Amino acid sequence: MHSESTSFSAESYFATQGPPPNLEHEVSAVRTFVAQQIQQNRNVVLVTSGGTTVPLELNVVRFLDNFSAGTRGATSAEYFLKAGYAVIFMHRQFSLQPFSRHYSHSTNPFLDFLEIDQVDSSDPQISVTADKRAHLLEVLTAYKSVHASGTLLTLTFITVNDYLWLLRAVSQELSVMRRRAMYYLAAAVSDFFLPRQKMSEHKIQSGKGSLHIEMDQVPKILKSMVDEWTHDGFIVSFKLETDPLLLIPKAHAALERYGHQVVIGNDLHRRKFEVVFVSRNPQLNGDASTGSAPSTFVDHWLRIDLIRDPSKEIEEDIISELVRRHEEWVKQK
Ligand code: 9Z3
Repeated sequence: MHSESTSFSAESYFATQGPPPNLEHEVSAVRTFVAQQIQQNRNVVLVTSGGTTVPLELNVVRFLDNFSAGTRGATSAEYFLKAGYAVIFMHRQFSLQPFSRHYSHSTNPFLDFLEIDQVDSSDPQISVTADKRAHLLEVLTAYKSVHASGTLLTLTFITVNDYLWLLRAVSQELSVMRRRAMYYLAAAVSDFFLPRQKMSEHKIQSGKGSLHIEMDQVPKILKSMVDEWTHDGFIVSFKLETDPLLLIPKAHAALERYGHQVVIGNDLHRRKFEVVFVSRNPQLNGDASTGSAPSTFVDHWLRIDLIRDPSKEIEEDIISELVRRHEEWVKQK
């Protein structure tokens, strides 16, 4: 599909597309949260998760959506918390969340492992099925401890407009942490949108034959994040492709274009057991006197064996690699 849509700069985007109504309130929650984490000497990571929508009407009945259940983001958030980070979890409304993701209504409905104990029929008690108890206890313990320590802040978006405004505001708040902040951009973000000025106010009526919609390009927000909003934060973006041949070239192109720290490439069908970390070759900053020219990028594949270990989550290894790289980044001041 070819598009000849207009390209918005980030600046013209924010000048013409209004903010979501609760932005001020969310920004003040982020400010308080960040101040608390600074006081407690914790690194903070912003995790974005889930897909953004593009509404087609102002009174929205129809919208386009981006694929993402939120598994990557929700799982990663848990491993960041485990590693001692405070997490701002910015996710699509109703997509998976840390901890509760283990008991998603579609894959593992929690009602299925509760039992009614009828010892005394006038006062029935509820208990957890024996074989589910150990796992639930583990998840519940981690969940309660995160709540008690105040290290998780959850924010919600639906549309790509909500996402962009929120991302800018949160990044700017988090930028006070400089190198100690990480940005982990796992949300699946729309590439095209319909500006307010072009939207129909009411439900688009059928009966006039086929529907033609011309969409504009969403601004390349990573560029603004790197150059203006984050002040030396450690930025990790994800690149999703369905054609395996495109993954590495597109990941290289993203790093070249935006100049951030890591692109994690994932193929839609292999994402649960294989990802590739793409970063700039550190040798390029040192002396290149070794003969043949070193390549610009380093591709580091990370794979897990789900047949041997079906309960292993690739996010565990992704996060441990990123924590190691972030530590180096913090030292490099
Ligand atoms: C990803 O690539 C995520 O890993 C997935 C996770 C969306 C595949 P699930 O939520 O899936 O576990 O079901 N996210 C980034 C997708 C994206 O929109 N990337 C942009 C692109 O590829 C760059 S920021 O152009």
